[in-house]
Amino acid sequence: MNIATSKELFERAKDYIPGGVNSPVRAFKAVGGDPIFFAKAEGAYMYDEDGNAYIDLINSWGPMILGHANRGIEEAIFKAVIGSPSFGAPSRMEVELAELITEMVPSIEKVRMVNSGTEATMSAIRLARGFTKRDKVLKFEGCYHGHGDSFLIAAGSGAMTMGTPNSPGVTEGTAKDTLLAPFNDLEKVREVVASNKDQVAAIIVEPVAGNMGCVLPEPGFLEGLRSICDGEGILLIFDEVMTGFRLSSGGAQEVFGVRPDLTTLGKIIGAGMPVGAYGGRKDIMDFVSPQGPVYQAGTLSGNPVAMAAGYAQLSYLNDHPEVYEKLEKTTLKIMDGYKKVLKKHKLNYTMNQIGSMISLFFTDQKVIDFETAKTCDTDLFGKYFRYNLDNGVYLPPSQFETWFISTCIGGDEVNKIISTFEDFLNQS
Ligand code: KE4
Repeated sequence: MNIATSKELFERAKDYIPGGVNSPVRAFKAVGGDPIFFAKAEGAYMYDEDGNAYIDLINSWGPMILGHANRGIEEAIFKAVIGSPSFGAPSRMEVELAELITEMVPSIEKVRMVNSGTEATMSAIRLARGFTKRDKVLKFEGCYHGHGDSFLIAAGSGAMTMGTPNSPGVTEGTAKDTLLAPFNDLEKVREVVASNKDQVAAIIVEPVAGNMGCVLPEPGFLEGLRSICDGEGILLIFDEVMTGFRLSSGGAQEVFGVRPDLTTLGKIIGAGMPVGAYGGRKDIMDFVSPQGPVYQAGTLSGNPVAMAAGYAQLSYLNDHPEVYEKLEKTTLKIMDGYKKVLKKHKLNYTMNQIGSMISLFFTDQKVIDFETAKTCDTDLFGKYFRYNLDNGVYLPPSQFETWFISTCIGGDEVNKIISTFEDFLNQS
């Protein structure tokens, strides 16, 4: 493939932007080669600066669940931007979107809009600390909750990919208030909570971990966290930045029937525009300024254009719940196709899937947490990633990321994804 323009842009970008990218995982560091620069996208495809087409299995890391250039969302954005892109004052769409989110996610009685998933999780733990008057937060190894200092300890996603799960720049003072446990290990959670009696403000968890690759909760894990929190006066925070409106119109909490005290959201609620949100029990949310004492603010929070985009996408998902069945069917076809190829090649690589989240792990171990995810052959993943890229399939550039399926991925794309896997194994 001719990717000369991407190469030229990357050389320029490296002079002005750290690593030439505005988010580390995009730099292809873990998979080798230089990042592709994209010019436009439509449906299931993205097109780079040299006009090459790629089936997109990242979908902007989740937001483009309805595929790229969805006409309804584009019209909503065009209409909103004419009025003025920002008022810095309350506007109608903030109320409409807040109302819709509280309708779609029953545990969310009140919600505050912010500009990213990171802002949402940072604000949620500050709120939990203010509400409970406790300092410590428990997170799970390999889970990623954005780049807030408290979370860059044993963090997944780009931090894991870059080999910096514990980032320099996070002070001892901050790190001491972040407690860790392996994902899916309730015994360890009980132990850690017991040795920090009455000091833990919140347990924050990705109800389905997407940042070690897709890792599902073992049966009873989420319910166990709920009962530990109930017993210890700890707030349970579901970080649904990725799973929110992805796994169902009510997120993972609706799929698993476990009600958190607070939920963080992002990605799909902005439909590609920068939006995050946190919400939950009214008595807790009323602790947020100006209603309560916990301060949190943002110049562009509730931005009218972003609200219009998010409202268009969420109202479509709310009115068309059949979308989730379609997404799961497509994802299962991909998984079945991979399993047939693996069987033919007598390989036992692990695949995890739920709804339209799926991961192929280059390990034969069951992947249930950070340690088992780390048994993957990341070099082999890198080779697989680059083979796909050369053949017009765009996977997330890291073994430790979930693939995201959109409603625009159909039979032709599924066949191409599977045949590319088979060709890769045949040429290996
Ligand atoms: P943002 O600040 O990137 O909007 O959201 C942070 C975040 C919080 N919680 C969860 C569960 C997340 O998955 C994320 C961000 N996800 C990564 C992809 N694994 C963002 C991609 C990137 O860092 O470029």
